Amino acid sequence: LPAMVNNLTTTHHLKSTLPYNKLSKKLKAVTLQEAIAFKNDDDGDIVIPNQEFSQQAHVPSFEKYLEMYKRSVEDPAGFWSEIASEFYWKKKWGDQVYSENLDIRKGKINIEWFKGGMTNICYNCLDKNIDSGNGEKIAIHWEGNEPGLDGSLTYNQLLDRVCQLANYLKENGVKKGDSVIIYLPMLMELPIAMLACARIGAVHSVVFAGFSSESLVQRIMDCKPKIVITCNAVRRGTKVINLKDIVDAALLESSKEGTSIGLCLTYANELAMKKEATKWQKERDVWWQDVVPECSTKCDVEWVDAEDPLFLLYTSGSTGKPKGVLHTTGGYMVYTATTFKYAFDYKPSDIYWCTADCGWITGHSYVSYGPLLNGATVVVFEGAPNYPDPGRCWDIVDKYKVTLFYTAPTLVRSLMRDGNEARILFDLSFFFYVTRRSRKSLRVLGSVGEPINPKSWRWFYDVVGDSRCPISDTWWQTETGGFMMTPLPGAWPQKPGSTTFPFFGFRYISCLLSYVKCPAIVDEKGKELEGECSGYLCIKHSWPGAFRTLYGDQERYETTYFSAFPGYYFSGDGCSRDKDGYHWLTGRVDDVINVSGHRIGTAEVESALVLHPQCAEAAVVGVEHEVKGQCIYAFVTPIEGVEYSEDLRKSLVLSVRTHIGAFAAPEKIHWAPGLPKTRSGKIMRRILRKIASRQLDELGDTSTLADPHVVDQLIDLADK
Ligand code: 6R9
Repeated sequence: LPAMVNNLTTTHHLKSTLPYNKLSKKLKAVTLQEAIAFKNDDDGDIVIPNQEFSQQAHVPSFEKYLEMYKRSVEDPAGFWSEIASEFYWKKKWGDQVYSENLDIRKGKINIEWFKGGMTNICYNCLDKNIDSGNGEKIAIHWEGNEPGLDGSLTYNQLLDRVCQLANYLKENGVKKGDSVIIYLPMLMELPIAMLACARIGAVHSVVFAGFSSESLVQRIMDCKPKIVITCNAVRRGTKVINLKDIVDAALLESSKEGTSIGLCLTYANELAMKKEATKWQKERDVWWQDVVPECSTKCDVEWVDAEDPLFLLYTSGSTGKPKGVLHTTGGYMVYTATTFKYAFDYKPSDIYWCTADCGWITGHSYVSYGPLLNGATVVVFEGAPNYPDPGRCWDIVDKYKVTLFYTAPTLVRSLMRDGNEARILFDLSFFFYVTRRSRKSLRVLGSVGEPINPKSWRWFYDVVGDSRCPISDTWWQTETGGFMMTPLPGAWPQKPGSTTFPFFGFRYISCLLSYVKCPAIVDEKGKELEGECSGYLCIKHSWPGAFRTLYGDQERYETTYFSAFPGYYFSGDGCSRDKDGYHWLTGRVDDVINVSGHRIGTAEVESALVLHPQCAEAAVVGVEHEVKGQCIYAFVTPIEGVEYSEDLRKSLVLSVRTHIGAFAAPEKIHWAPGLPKTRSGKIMRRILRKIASRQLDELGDTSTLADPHVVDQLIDLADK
């Protein structure tokens, strides 16, 4: 904890304290006159919802939100079971809607929702929407890497494809509860594979196709899949990535370590690589196109208990080993569908595009399950957002008439930078790449993955959304399954950079509603803070979308998330609340770095570096980066007798690329003859962070170091 305290920064200057009874009055300011009064009264940037938008929104006002929020926290069982009843259940859950223990002092951590209920999420995504007359509606618009290359599937067609694959998996011995690793890029086959697993009760584990073969081995060894689904290669921008080679290497390595995979189902992505050019192992590899289309398009659903596992998704933590976050079926289904509907104000006429990859949680909950459960039309994009030029996103928005656009701050920042460059280069029109397209269809924008700073928020709002579209800045995590804090578009004024208020059922805000005694911004001793404050973001009660355990490691689950502040789930994030009750996420306070919205553990990168034969020791910190948000900054101590060279730097970076993946490559290697350590040998990361960000006059107390001299050495080597 002391390390976390050092890392916790308050980025927002909080001024006078406003009595909280005034709060709801301010939040109701949706008419123009009220807005002006509100603006004048406030000392920061504020955006008032457009009245027309509010009138048509699912939640048209802050009052309505409060009414629903109040119900959701006072009667969670009633609130959520009413929503759950809108889904198809083969058998309804028992008398108890949920049971929970989030207090480690009271025994095993346990969360269950709708236990005893029998359902199937694939059935609810597809069959149910088809039964209600949406069979001919487009489920997926697929946009390839190359402009002009596209395809689409209606709900009927998607169901056929899913059933064929589900039948193939069944024929090959995949049963309920078995795990399946999916290592695919953003082809339609990726959501198809997820849904096919769900249909037969198999547990999918999607591995982001940017992970290296070693990372894949780690995941294979942990979840021991019956089969691996992949494709031969993918094009991203101008690059061709040979995925099959990566999988081959991983399967070879895992069989050496005792886990042999007998079947590798490979989709032939011939636009990226010809079948003939793909390395092949006859007894193990099968082309998807040779077998799946032969299977029947009818596949009975495997009804599963609401608490049966749906998927595993590995994420980074503060130790080297990735954590297998386990989500179950019923609660996750209800939660992703509901959060999607409200946070984007989803209507059946919307066309929705989320730029995330299905390899991350955002792609699970908000490319696949959440939108499909709502019967939405989803755009799935294979390529890179700046290929062939930085206007690609807006071309896609216009092509499909996208109404809801959900992306990450890192993309906003990079497009903002390119927009600025274009303006200088061509001097044609303001933000050329953006304004060359109409974007008229856009209704709601969304942001996820890291805090969005007010400047990028403004650009996203004013330029991309033409000052017309509310931005849902959604705070959540792999572990939470779905949104925990987000503006509801049209319901209340927005402050650029604030995630505003909690979603229904997120029980904790005493300052906003005096009757809810579950506050959860806590200080370092775990004391709950009220009103204007800054501390650690914790959650006191369960919600349907919560993860249930870390696969095969209940103990790690309990110690990582529930022991820092007994009685709470600790998110790992810092958060402050301003005088109006708005929440501002301040970033991770643990050893997790957020690079372009990707979570990377410092320990993982450190172990990848020390695997290099010439590296004796490494310490990794995150530093601010203009586009990526944070980047990886590594201090490396070489073994005796090794001198710094450009070749060595390159091969250290390569070591990280091979052991984890290219997205985790350090931006900077800082040569370190020694590392600042306490007398007990603990590396003082606080000092390293200051050196890395060149805040040299803020190094603080270095007297407790075993050898204070190393700090001067590091400063001398800073720009070498
Ligand atoms: C969904 C996702 C989770 C971490 C989380 C936090 C950061 C996500 C954010 C945000 C500020 C937001 N984060 N959304 N920080 N504002 N709107 O990204 O899951 O990959 O597990 O990362 O991302 O630090 O703890 P995941």
